[in-house]
Amino acid sequence: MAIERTLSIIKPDATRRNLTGKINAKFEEAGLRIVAQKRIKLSSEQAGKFYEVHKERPFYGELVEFMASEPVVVQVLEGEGAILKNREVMGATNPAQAADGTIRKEFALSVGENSVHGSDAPETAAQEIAFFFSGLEIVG
Ligand code: IDP
Repeated sequence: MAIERTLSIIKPDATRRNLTGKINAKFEEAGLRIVAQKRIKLSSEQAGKFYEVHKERPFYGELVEFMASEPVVVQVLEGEGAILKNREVMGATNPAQAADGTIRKEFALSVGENSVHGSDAPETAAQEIAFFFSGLEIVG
């Protein structure tokens, strides 16, 4: 399988509870390498733009407000099949449906406050990485 890069976000519910290290350990144990990482505070405008694809969904306003509520850690993960592998490590969107051992099963609070974001396909991964990082900031 090809080496891929994917965008990950450690969401406000997790940064608030000091879970960044525990979540990063899950990525690294799964063979994902953190090749870029920064802690930032999104404005509502930035969060709204990042999640524009969900604009018509009923939870959009709540999601944008949550993502702009406290700092997040944005990161680029690299590895074999990294996009799918990260989705597996994250677990299902709703923590009640997430498999044992996944980040969302262990740490998520609810379907909205679910601790992590991960790109879902190669095209979105490329767009989402470019949203937050310049090429110079990614060191493989
Ligand atoms: P994903 O993050 O697992 O890819 P998506 O369906 O793309 O899930 O939804 C994006 C994000 O929107 C979720 O991670 C979650 O934070 C939020 N979200 C999804 N469904 C709901 C909901 O029913 N209520 C509140 N927030 C939701």
